[in-house]
Amino acid sequence: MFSKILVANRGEIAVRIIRACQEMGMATVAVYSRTDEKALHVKMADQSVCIGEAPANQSYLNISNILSAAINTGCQAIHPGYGFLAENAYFAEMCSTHGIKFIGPSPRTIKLMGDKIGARELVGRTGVPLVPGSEGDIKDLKIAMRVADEIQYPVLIKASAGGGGKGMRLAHNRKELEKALSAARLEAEAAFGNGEVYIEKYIEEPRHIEIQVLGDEHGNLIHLGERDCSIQRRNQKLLEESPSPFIDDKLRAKLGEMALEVARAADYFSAGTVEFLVDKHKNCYFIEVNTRIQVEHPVTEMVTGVDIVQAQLAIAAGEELGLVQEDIQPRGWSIECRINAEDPNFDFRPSAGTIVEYLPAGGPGVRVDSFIYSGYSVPPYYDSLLGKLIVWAPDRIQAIDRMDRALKEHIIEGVQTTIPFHHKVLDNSFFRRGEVYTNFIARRINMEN
Ligand code: MV4
Repeated sequence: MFSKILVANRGEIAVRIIRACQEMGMATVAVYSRTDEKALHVKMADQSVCIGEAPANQSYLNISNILSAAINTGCQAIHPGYGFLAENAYFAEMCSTHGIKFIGPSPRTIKLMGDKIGARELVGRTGVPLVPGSEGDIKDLKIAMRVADEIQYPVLIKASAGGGGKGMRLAHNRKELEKALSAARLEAEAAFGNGEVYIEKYIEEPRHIEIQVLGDEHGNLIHLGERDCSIQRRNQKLLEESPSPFIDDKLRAKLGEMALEVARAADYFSAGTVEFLVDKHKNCYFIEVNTRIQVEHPVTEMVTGVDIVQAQLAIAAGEELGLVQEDIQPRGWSIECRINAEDPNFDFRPSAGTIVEYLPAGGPGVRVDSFIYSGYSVPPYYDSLLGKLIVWAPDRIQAIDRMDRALKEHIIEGVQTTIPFHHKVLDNSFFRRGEVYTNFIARRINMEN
């Protein structure tokens, strides 16, 4: 096992990774930007290194500063968390060049899955169903029109270098297609330096179902069941649960097999997520693979009992998984609410400031993954996630009631948060019946009353 790990991240996920290292007896090195000197991950780590100015491209995205920090402190491995450099194949490659283990899949797998057109090609060859759509880059309007006529409108244009819905454009007819195509290309070029786009049929009212997979470097590969992430706003997830109220044992087994098929085709090791859309007829379509630990991983940990971050660390150290598929027997229900420093009454606008009071929820079945404390100032430079409230209960209704209770207990003063929004979702009768899909927030949640 490693003796010292560098955590190349900040916020709640840096804290989460440090906790895993501590439980496994590994020393930790935090990195931080000048604005994060007083951040909790810095206080918790055994050592810390300042890697630059507040803007992420000068610190948390600065590959040479991070690698220097790892080398100078004698770290054998780097955990990238999520966001920042987590899905940067070049960074993973550079780690290996400098004799440092990147905690995640191989650079080749990261690169392959980061190119969504390439991922579609690879998955298409396995026989796992894709959303009907284009093959390769859509080079011009003529090709786009031919594909759209074939699969029929409405269609979605997606960026090959995107993912998570970034740069998606909807078109209902030929006229809209022309505008959507140029807008998507421009946006993709500006955001990712890669204007390649592809077309998918627009699936109406789908569920976003993702399967957690875990593989080692010896060919062992298992899945940890699904997460339902259908409650999203502008492609930002707000609430996730496991299992999904929409998935029965038979569909779960089918999705699990499909996810493993995809992972095998990608030579996957470490933790990863295979995302699917599931329509109202329970048709399942592969959409993408995420090659990182995800924000919502705790709901899977709560129902399976597997510590996914500890598993990543052990796998990176070359250990065998030590688990077979039959060992995974999900128990009960888990829900996660993302607590963002945003004001849901004002279109979820960011609400930076100082936390004047923080009294986290507790009690049976409650887990808080967070990094704030009373007196902490939330910097305006990074994403607005303050933490996550996660509950476990024997069944879904008890989990919902427990989350409602925990949210009431969870006091954050000084900034506006998404807590009032979560109360509205949890008290909504459609949500309680498990009826959640793409337009749930727009159709069922009104923050005005
Ligand atoms: C889609 C879709 C409909 N049709 N793709 C992709 C990334 C994820 N963040 C949302 N994505 C979607 N991709 C096709 N072909 C609808 C969504 C979508 C969505 C899906 C399920 C639940 C909530 C959603 C919210 C917004 C968009």
